[in-house]
Parts: sequence; structure tokens; C-alpha cells
Amino acid sequence: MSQRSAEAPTKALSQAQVDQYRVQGYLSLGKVLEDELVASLREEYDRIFAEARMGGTFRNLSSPRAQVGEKAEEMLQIMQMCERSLLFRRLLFHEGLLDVAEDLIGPNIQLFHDQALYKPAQHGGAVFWHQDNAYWKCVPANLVSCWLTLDEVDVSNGAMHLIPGSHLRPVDHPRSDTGSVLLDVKEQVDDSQAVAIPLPAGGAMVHHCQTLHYTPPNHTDRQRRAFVIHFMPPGTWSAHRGEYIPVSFSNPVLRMRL
Ligand SMILES: O=C(O)CCC(=O)C(=O)O
Repeated sequence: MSQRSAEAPTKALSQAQVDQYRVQGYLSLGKVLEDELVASLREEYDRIFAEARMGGTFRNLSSPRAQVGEKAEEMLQIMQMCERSLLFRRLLFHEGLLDVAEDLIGPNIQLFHDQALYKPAQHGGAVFWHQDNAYWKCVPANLVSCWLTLDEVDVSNGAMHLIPGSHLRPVDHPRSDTGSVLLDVKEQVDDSQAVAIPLPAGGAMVHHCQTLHYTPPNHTDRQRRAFVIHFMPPGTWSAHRGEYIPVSFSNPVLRMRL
């Protein structure tokens, strides 16, 4: 019986872009989502955050004591939007985004998790300097995060800042005694080396799970709604769970070429 030949992989990125990702640990993709889709995603995002506010089903990553004027600082997180919304679940399977992930981690792609990260206007909090894999402890450390913007994002409302080349060396992330749920390795970061990535609404950038990154507070009158998809190759080991992450509703295979 003849074997069916594997489909030719799609090349979404040029060799120069792949090289940039390999050397710098991140890559800006610019605008990737059409305005009509962005409008639907924003509506769904707002609906889910309004529901979460009523039910207390989001996490505020800012310190409970942090205030901006009269208001409590908020860096709001909802994990697994794909379990609350079909629209966000469908976004995980966006062919263009999977083509990019395929160019970076190969043709077999599983969801590690997704998350919405919302900085409300005026009192949006920071996400401190960190490497994602310091939280995740995945082996091999070869996950790629696709950070998508539903609003125009610049330095003043919470753009992504990264340290080029920092993915090549894992940094120790000791827990501080500030009471924050977030790790912060700012003492080990030369932030004069940081590169900020402004993006339009419907834009995206990808970064390696060891790239040091940070987002500043949002004290502007514009909200900053972001959504991140963390892609991994199937067979990734989670040191937290003590197992290879099995395929499940929460960790679906998004693309597979046999
Ligand atoms: O959206 C943010 O502000 C932070 C994002 C982040 O830290 C991440 O994608 O790992």
C-alpha cells in the first residue's frame, strides 16, 4: 500500500523572519486580523470580562494594594478564553497564525493555553519583567506565544517590551516578598536594551517562551485588550504536572501533519 505523501508545509515567514526569531527571540507580524473579526472579538471580550466582573471569575495580577488615584490598579487575566467562547476557540485554529507557528516549531501544534490580558483605561497595571517558562517549567523550552492586540497598542497604553536574545539563557526567577502574584526580574534586566513593539488593532507578535518581556501600566484614556495563544509541540513535558501534557479539550491539537 502506498503511503500518502505529507502535505507540503506552508511558509508564512521569510527565512529572514525565521532567523530574526531564532536570534532575537521575537518577531513582530504587524496586522494579521481583519477589522470585521477584530470587532467581533472585541464585543465577545467585553461580554466575557463583564460576566467575569460580576462572577469574580478573573484574576487581577496587580497587587491588591496598588492604587491609581482613586481606583485600584487592574491587570486582569482570564485563562482559557477558548473554554468560555466559541469565537476565541475558533481563533486558535486561525490558519495564518498556525502557519507562523508551524514555521517556528514544526507542523504538529498543540495548545498549551490561551489567556486574555486586559489593561483597562487609566488604571491598567504592569506585567513585570519575566520569562514565561519560569512560570511554566516546560521541557523542551520551545513554546511560542502569539500575542494579539484588539486595540491599537503603543508604549503609553501597554505595548510589549522585550530584550533581544534573552531567550538563549534562562534566568533565575526568585519569588519576592512584595505579595505580588507576578514574578519580577527587573534587577537582572538591562532595560536600556528593551525593544517596544507598537501594533495596530488586529496586530500580532510572536515570542519565545524564554524571551524576557514586560508591559508598562496603562494610564491613558484608551483600553488595551490583548489575547495570547501559547503554542507548543505535542510531547511537551510539564515539570509542574509531572507528565507530558495530554491532548484534551483544554489542550487540543490545533494542527497535525502525519
Ligand atoms: O499582555 C500583557 O500585558 C503581558 C503579556 C505577557 O506577559 C505574555 O504574553 O506572556
